[in-house]
Amino acid sequence: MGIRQGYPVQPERERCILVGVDVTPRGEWSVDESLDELERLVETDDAVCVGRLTQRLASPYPKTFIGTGKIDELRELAEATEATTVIFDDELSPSQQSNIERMLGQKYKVLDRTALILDIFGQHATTHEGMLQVQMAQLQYLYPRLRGMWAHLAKDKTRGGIGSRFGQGESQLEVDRRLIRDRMSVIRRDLAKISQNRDVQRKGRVESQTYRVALAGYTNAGKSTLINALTGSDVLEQDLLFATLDPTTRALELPGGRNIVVTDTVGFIQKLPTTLVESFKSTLAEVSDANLILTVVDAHDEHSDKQLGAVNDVLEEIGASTIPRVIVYNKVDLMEPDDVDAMRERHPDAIFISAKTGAGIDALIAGIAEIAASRDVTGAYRIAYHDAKLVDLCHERGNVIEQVYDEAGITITLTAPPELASMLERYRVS
Ligand SMILES: Nc1nc2c(ncn2[C@@H]2O[C@H](COP(=O)(O)OP(=O)(O)OP(=O)(O)O)[C@@H](O)[C@H]2O)c(=O)[nH]1
Ligand SMILES: [Mg+2]
Repeated sequence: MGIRQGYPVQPERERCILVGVDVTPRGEWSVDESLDELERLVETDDAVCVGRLTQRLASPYPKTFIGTGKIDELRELAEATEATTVIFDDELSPSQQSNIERMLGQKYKVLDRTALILDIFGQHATTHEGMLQVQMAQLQYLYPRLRGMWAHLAKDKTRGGIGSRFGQGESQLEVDRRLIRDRMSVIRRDLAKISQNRDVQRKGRVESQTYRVALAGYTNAGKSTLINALTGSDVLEQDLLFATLDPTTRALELPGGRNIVVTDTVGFIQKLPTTLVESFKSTLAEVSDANLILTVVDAHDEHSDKQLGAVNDVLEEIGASTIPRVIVYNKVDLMEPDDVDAMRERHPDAIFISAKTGAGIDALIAGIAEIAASRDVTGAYRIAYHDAKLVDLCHERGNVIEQVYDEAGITITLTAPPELASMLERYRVS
């Protein structure tokens, strides 16, 4: 970054126009609410929003998504606001995207919500696995759209030179397609290797019978702040959409001494691109393999109900809908006490906390302990002295109530998770 007159030079920010269609019958999000969220995504990606355009339609047009008259309007708005980029709130098909670009005179970049989210993910990925997962999703998005990009170049006769003469023999489009396919298969192989490692770790946790809690929730709900509050760890928490991409797992000792693990992972959003869900399969498995999911909701957000709905949709999509779930309403410190009370009445089973101030965290931990213990089996087992390892396991995984020594061995009375109880079954005395 250069310095001019003592001030850091701001790189030219992309100027974006947001386009949404208001389809009837209405989904849950109004077009304005959805565009508000798109604007936050644009800001997260360090661009500015300079205009909005919406159209009420029974369903989008197959060729141009919005009506051709609307596209004229869009062109005028783009000229008037000196826009550089047009972003549609819904995923455009490759041909819609190139049709619109052409009709706007090839002067503006035409993107959609998916491309924007993929771009943000690309900037926030920090681990090797995270970067590969994002690259995979980006290439999958790009692949069917290459034709449009090359049509664009071919039209630009002024450019000439290298590239403009391509097309004899294998066309550049074919070359690029092949390069992308090759790159995708390399990434796929690398990801398979990494996900094997992750699976081994996860299997280790499953086999060790450690109780696993996953935090799931809308982006910016406060999942990372909560894992920090629960486990004293140091995950990056930021007022940013998709601040976290890579999962973090931390140990937590419950009152009574049982050790469990808690995992924080990527946030969800409405209209989450399916290519991302697909590419982040191994990351999301941390959620779909958990014993308990805490759905973290920003209680203070006016759209909290809809956000919870979107989260439930993704949980269903990743096959996690049968896992026991507790709704955790966060950020109550930002609300009036009366509003919190009203919300408590509407959601009697939920837990209300502030991950930031720590309010309600002890109650949450007690709630987790109670749910973890609800599967427990109470029994007495006589274990021979030479089986000391099993005795250790009882103390690690269960809650020992009584321990009596005699010549035959140790008689332990305890409540144990079902996995441990079945290991102990043959020693059972009552
Ligand atoms: N006032 C208040 N702010 C909170 C609370 N919990 C989290 N925040 C803030 O909300 C913002 C988002 O928090 P994160 O923990 O990064 O949210 P996240 O769910 O991990 O978000 P992503 O990783 O982006 O999906 C941060 O600015 C936090 O400081 C809370 O209980 N009260
Ligand atoms: Mg986070």
